[in-house]
Amino acid sequence: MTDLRIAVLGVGLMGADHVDRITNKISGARVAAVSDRSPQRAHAVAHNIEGCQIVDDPFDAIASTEIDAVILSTPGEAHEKQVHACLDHRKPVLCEKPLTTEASSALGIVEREAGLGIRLIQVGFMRRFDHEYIQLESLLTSGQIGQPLLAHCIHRNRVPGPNFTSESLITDSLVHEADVTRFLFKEEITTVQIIKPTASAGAPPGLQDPQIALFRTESGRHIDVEVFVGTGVGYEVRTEVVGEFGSATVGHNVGLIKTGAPGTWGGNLTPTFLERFSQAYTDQLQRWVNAIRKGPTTGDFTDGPTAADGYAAAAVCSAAKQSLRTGQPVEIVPPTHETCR
Ligand code: ISE
Repeated sequence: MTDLRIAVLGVGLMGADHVDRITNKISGARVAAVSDRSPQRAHAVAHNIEGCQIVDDPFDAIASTEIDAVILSTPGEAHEKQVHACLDHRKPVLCEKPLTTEASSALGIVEREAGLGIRLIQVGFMRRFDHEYIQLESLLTSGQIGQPLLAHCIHRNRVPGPNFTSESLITDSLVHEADVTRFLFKEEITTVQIIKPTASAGAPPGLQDPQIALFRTESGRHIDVEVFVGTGVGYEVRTEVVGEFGSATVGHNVGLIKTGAPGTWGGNLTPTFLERFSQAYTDQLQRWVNAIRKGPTTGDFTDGPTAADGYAAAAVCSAAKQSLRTGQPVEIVPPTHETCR
């Protein structure tokens, strides 16, 4: 079988990393096209990849008969139209989070895909491929620490992403915590509240950083999340689940706990998510490519988080953005479409 021809749309930090992984770390696929609003960036990524075209208009790449599958690492605001175009052309798509920036548009996508009767959309919630999160999920399922009751989550970046707004902390960062909560606890989040502590003096003017999010789930479990995207220190993602008979944590370096000098925290911190979740990104891509190859016989071109998972997380984020404005807890409208369950 010849290699799958993939178009990577958006080749900033994440997209360029996908291109590198497809070219150098996984098998069965090659990057056949890239597109980016910066021609220089597209050129820098594509120029030494054999047979890789630079396409100005991402919709041309999606429509091309020379492209078998698409990765969207464009900004979240661009996803809705681009995912619909992938569905129009029946192209499997790995869409980076968020699926879309609002619940209503994400639901539209779920319904549209369901109408096609095949599964084409996978959402890039890579933590589901991380061995620590997989171990934590298994531990909870085994019942060894009893019923999980609470989770405390930390999500820190060294610097905010480009053009980050207060809402981006929710749609780009908190969105992972919404997905991980659903992955670990196997139930929906029903209420979210955003608390706004004193903003860091290091934050760009107007950026509410850090933020605290409080989730409540269907059965009444409590999850608190600190999102702080401009610590100046490094990438820190930790989840501690407290059960009836014990607790378990992922993302902790052992030993001395001291934060301060850039890049250190007891042990070593990775500078960004790319190093911390490196293996997870590789596994996510390889399994996605393998699933696409089997897709014509199974009708399922995915192996990982679905459009419905993307919708559920988007619903939490839409409610969280409302709470960011009002400071009040906001209820999340439960998914009504049967394909979201
Ligand atoms: C970034 O866009 C990501 O997707 C990372 O996984 C996340 O941890 C980070 O906060 C975002 O800025």
